[in-house]
Amino acid sequence: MTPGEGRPEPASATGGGPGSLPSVCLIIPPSLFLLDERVFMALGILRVAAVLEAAGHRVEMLDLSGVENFEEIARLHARASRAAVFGLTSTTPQMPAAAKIARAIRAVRPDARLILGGPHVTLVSAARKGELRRQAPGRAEAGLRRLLAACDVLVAGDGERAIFAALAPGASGLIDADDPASPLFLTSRQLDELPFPARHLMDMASYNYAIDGVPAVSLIAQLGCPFNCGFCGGRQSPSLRRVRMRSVANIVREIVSLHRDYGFRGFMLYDDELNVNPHAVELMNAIAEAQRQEGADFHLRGFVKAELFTDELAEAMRRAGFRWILAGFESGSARILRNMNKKAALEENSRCVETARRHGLKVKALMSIGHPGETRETVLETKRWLFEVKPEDFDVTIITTYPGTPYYDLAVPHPQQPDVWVYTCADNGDRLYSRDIDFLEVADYYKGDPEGGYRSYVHTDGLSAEEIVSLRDAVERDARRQLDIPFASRGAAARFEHSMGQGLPASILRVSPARG
Ligand code: B12
Repeated sequence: MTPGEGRPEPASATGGGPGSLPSVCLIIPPSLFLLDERVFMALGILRVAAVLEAAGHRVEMLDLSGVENFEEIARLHARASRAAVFGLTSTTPQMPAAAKIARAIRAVRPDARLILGGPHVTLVSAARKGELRRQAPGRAEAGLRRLLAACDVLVAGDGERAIFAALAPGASGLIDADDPASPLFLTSRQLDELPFPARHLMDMASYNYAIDGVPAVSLIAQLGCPFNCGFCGGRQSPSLRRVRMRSVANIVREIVSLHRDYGFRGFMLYDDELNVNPHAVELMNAIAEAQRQEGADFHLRGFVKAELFTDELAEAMRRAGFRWILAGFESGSARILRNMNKKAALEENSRCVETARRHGLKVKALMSIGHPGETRETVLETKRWLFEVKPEDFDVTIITTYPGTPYYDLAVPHPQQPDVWVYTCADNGDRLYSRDIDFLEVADYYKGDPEGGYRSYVHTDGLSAEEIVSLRDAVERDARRQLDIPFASRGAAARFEHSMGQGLPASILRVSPARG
């Protein structure tokens, strides 16, 4: 078997010879609720893998996205693995699967250290800090305790330095890298000095994404969004909130290396919003220049904040190869936009679409329903707005109040109904009710199937949870018909038969190349 492919060497409690650095197995849990799990790879854990490799650790990357029998594979791999440490990443919707994986590893490798990082820990920890500031320990405190029972070490915030603290002898409990005062919190400058995500530990060919037919890969150029939308995770979390920028040269270097090493010409920039970066036009010009030097024609796609989108930027983006922009317009109702604290007015949203059109950019409109004060009428306003501005693509999701979102963090218990929490808009008293969820157990609150797979855990004074679901489905169906946009199709999850003595396929497991 060649280095980098699927068979780990036999298990050992220390993970290496005497004095050697422990081998680390990093795990991406499945996201069985996504239509297709192998579209965008989890870049955060690949950044952690890259620093580990650079420090001399041997890394096993177990990518369980799209793997139906993921628990079985995790158990069999953990038994055979020589890693002494297992590190999981997880968003909130991935948590039930991550918890099952953690249990499976613990059952067969009680000697191993289990580390959990990623957005869920970061957001629960941020929500808990808010509770502590208000001297009201509550759901987040309880949530964090459940996570601590499931894993040995939790990492909140940036993982690139914190992973070494998590590997230190005797480390346990919460390591808080989501604090600008901590040396573990990365500065913009440090982002430039770190290695690019270890994409060589992924089966790149198994990820399928294209921009107008050109095979594409995702990257993150800058971190953080300073806005305060009610539904968005991390508004109290510095690592998700503070804008941290890599230099233009560093971003272009990553793009060029993806072009040279893998042949990509398509790039999805997954920054929260490209245009909170004051150097956005400069970045576009540098990307255009890189194409000239490479003799290639790039296709790009990325997110913008609607009210900050200018003709100058649109023009520069088109010149850099952008074909598409995505914007979280969220609603066609002026009242709902105010209630969610979007900061963009309806007219600014419409103007953003017009600006994009003027410069030959297609628009994917990201819409959501289930905000405070949502009624049948406000949902219809959203539908009418879609009909009016005619985006080239759109989606409509139902709001989930994840920990770390203002809708969750600022909610209070319902005076009569147990398990229901209430968020109230300060200026007009509009309310959002949400059912409490055990995020470690419940997996069905988020489904990405646009043809009727949604479930709502929120309701308002005007709409029940069931009405929100049926209205969402109707908006999606009617708008697709009206705008002539077909439904996306669901990719099938794969089952892998795995027996002892037989390695996992490289689409699931890759190991750091042996050092010479
Ligand atoms: C790209 C992206 C996606 C992509 C790809 C996701 C993926 N596989 O990475 C797609 C489109 C699939 C997606 C979908 C969704 N997303 Co999304 N997405 C993002 C986005 C914009 C960037 C992610 C990223 O690469 N960040 C940069 C990297 C460097 O950060 P990171 O992943 O957090 O990793 C760092 C640390 O967390 C830590 N870390 C991570 N893993 C580990 C592991 C260990 C062992 C250690 C020690 C540390 C560690 O170290 C990393 C490096 O510093 C983020 C917002 C953001 N800015 O992060 C939202 C975000 C992650 N998404 C979010 C949401 C809500 C969703 C959806 C539910 C949206 C929806 N309604 O459809 C789905 C769910 C997907 C899922 N699998 O669970 C929320 C997560 C909320 C939550 N409570 O988990 C975020 C934070 C947006 C927000 N602000 O609300 N998303």
